[in-house]
Amino acid sequence: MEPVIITCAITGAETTKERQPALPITPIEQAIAAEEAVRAGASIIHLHVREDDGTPSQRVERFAESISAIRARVPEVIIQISTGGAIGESIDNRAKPLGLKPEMASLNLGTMNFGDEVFFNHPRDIVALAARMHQQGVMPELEIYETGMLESAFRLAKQGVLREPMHFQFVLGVPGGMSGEPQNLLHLVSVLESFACTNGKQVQRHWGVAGVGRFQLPLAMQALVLGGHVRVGFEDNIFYRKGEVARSNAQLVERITRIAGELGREVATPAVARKILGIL
Ligand code: KMH
Ligand code: ZN
Repeated sequence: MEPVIITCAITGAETTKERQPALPITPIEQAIAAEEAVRAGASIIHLHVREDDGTPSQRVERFAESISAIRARVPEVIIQISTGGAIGESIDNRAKPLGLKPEMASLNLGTMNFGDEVFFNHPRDIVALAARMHQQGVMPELEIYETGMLESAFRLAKQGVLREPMHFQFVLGVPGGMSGEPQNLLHLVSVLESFACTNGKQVQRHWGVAGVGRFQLPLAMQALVLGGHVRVGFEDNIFYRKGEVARSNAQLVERITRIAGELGREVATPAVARKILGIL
């Protein structure tokens, strides 16, 4: 199996400081959290930014500040900016940070209920964001919350909107999307494999899983065994175990690194992750 790429989603748009006091908000807090996560084994930082009062933001200047603070501490890390933003953010604002030409950005493959809200991703916006990422040399990470979105991704690949290698992130456990039950991940992986290997043709692809809340650890374990990659971090889960709030993002990364070692699965450095993902 290839080495496991650990992504740390350090902040997100929904988690609050009230629920997770160690949530990194300011650029310097994010840089410290990113450095600790990388030292613990992460090679990608999935990045949302906040204003100083904790409000989710898609302001380009704020992304630029956080990116340069992170770069100053861990120049080697892969930074993946979010184009998902917070629920209700306009698609124009969500696209703006792409102007900073990050190495990677998230690309959400469909509209869905997201808890009590609706997360809008119009087909024309998905196509426009994908085109912009390809033009600017930004590798999209394809965020998949249910099987239909995976099928949409392959339809877009057939149309030439998405290109190989395709990198999928299965985000499981959002109320409104697929839950994080083990059979759901198995189903997604088998659908992915059947699309990726048709008529003797192999599509270059990789997948990882981000389990939300109580699904984070069991899904990560499943991915380690199946050969997938893993995302942890406060965006998706604030607990270390039931009833115990995690001390830091790094604590969640460390556990994955430790268990990967026990399973004989090497952990990718950022340089190795770039090679695996085909980031030049
Ligand atoms: N905050 C969620 C509504 C992404 O980063 O691309 C969407 C999200 C996905 O976080
Ligand atoms: Zn996100």
